[in-house]
Amino acid sequence: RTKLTYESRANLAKSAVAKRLFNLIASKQTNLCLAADLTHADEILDVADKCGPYICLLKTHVDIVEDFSDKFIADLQALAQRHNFLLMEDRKFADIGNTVSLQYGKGIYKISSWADLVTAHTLPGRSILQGLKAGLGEGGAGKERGVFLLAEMSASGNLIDAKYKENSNKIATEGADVDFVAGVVCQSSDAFAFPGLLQLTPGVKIDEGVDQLGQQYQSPEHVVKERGADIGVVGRGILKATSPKQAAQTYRDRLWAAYQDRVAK
Ligand code: UP6
Repeated sequence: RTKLTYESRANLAKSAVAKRLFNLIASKQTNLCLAADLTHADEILDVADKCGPYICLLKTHVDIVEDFSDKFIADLQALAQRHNFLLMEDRKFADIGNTVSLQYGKGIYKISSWADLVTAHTLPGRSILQGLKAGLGEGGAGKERGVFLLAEMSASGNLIDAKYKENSNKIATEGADVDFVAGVVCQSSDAFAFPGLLQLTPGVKIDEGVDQLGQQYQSPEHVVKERGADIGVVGRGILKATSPKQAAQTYRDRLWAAYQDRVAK
C-alpha cells in the first residue's frame, strides 16, 4: 500500500469522500492536516486562512470553541472552498449507535451538516458505522461523508493492543458499511492493508519527544517513511510557531518530500 501513489489509490477507494481526498492531495500536492485546536472562532478562521494553501484537511475539535456559532461554520466552509481543503471534526465517537446518530446529526453543532469527515473509536464494534449513517439526517444526507476509525493512539500508555488493532481493521474493511469508511487513524502501516483507505497519523512534530500530558511526537519523515502515514496531523508544531503560515509551509514541504521518496523507491 505505502508504495502506491495517491492517484492510483483514489481508484481503489470505496468511499466517495476518500476518493475525493486522495485526488485533492495529489493535485494540491499536500499531505498535511492542520489540527486547529484553538478555543476562539476568529483564531481558527485566521489560522485556516493563513495555512489554507498548504493543507489538504483541517481538523477541528468543535466542542472546545467558546464562541461557536452557525456563522463560524459558514465562514470555515467558505475558507475550505477558497483554499480547497476538507473539514474533519475529530469527535472520536464511541457510544451505542442510537446515541452516536444523535451526537452526529443533532445538538448545537449538527456535525453531519458540515464536516466532510469525522473520527470514531471502534470500541462499540460495527454498530458505530450504522449509527453514523443513521445520523446523516437532513443536513448530511446526499452529501459526501465519511469516517476515520481509530486503530491506534499516540498517547503513551494507551490501552489498545494487537487484537484490538486487528479487529479495528476488520471493521474498516469488511461488511456492508465500509463505503462509509474513508480511512484509519493509526501510528503504523500494519494497522490495515487495503490501499483504498487513507492512513491519518497524529503526533507529528519536527522536534520529536513527549509533551507534559503523554502526547508522543515523531518527525514528518519518520511518520511517512517508517510508519506509513498518508496524511500527517500537525497541531502545536504549527499553532505555537512564531509564524504558523511559515511552519505550515515547512511541514507541508517535509511531509510531501517524504511521500515522494517513499513511492520512488
Ligand atoms: N490526536 C492525537 N493522537 C491520537 C488521535 N488524535 O494527537 O491518537 C489528535 C489530538 C489533537 C491532534 O486530539 O487534535 O491530533 C494532535 O495535536 P498536537 O500536534 O498539538 O499534539
